[in-house]
Amino acid sequence: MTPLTTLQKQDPDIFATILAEQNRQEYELELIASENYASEAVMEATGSVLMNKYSEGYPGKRYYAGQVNIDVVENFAIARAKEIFGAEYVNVQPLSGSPANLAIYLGLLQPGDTVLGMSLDQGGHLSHGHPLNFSGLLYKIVSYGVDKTTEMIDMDEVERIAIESRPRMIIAGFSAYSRDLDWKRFRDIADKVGAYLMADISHIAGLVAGKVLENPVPYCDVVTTTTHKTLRWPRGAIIMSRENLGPALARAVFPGVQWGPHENLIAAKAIAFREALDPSFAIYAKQVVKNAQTLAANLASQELRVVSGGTDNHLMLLDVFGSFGITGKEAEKALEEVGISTNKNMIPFDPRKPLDPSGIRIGTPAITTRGMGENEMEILGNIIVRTLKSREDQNELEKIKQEVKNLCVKFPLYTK
Ligand code: DSN
Repeated sequence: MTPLTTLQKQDPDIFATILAEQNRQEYELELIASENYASEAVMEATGSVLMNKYSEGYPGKRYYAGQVNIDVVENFAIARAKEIFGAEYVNVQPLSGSPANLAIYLGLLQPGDTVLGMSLDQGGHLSHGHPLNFSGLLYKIVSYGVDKTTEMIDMDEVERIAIESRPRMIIAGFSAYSRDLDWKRFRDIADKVGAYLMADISHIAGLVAGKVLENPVPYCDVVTTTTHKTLRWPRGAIIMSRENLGPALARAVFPGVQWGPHENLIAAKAIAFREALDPSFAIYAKQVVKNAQTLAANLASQELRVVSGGTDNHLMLLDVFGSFGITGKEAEKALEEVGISTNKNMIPFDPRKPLDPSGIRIGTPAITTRGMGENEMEILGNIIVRTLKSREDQNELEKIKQEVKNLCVKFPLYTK
């Protein structure tokens, strides 16, 4: 990894903190489903001179001079993203997932229009209509969730709600749902009620790029994704759409939502897109899902209930309260003590509150990037359950912490 020698001399405080974080990432396990590790090339581009440039507008049509290299970078990013996802129009400028989604609302809808999305407490996302988010504040939100028995989306129910509410846009996408989505059925429902179909594939985009999950681009009017989750690219987002929606979405991103794009991150996206086009990325994506399924089966065999009974993607929700009488907050804390990061999470129909819910969410993208496979998932499953069961036994937690560290040392991250 590039040594931060100038920083070390200039600002030892920040240098020491970055080094501490580097060590934390190296010697602890990252199970937060939305996190991953970018490559060193991606990080080098992120810290490059491209960050100095203002480049409002789009390639060939900018407001400031000096764009000769910036245009090349942005065109590379657009072309590579089109190659991965087969999209007609791509905008690589969104700074993150919520601004990307905001641009969709702004570009395609009028304030007050009805939008149908998955509710946050059943697996959706704030920007899909939460009352405290711009989406819930400016638009009329109708929600779908999961079936109480199967804990999976019931497409007949989605259709019923869509027919009843006649939304202008339907959002298919989630931040805490472990099952595959039926893109074709979503398309049929959208057509039936005359709605735009938007997919937010922030969580699964890497699995789509790696061809493990079906690509929603052909079914949707518009698709957004962050770039740093299963894709393991730099932080940011992209928008993809049909060609005819491109001009409206381009105006919505700039000048609608954002001003100067971060071209250093766009270069990093371009580099990462190339990484995703390499055949090794498909092998990675496949392993992410195999690992998640192995881990889910292991946990279930130890009486830790996996919501919906398993996973088709990279993540799973664990009902720690229902299984072991531990709240999500307690589980998150116990696991953090042994060097495993997870996040507390509501489970569907959760009787508890968001800040101390019944569940935790875990995922395998980051540990798979380290090179871990099914054998390690069996070890990890046992570590997780032992930690939860012995969360009040400091000696046992210390012992487990060392086991976690040993596992990390066997699968080096940036110290290779
Ligand atoms: N923070 C992201 C996640 O964890 O899913 C969503 O924005």
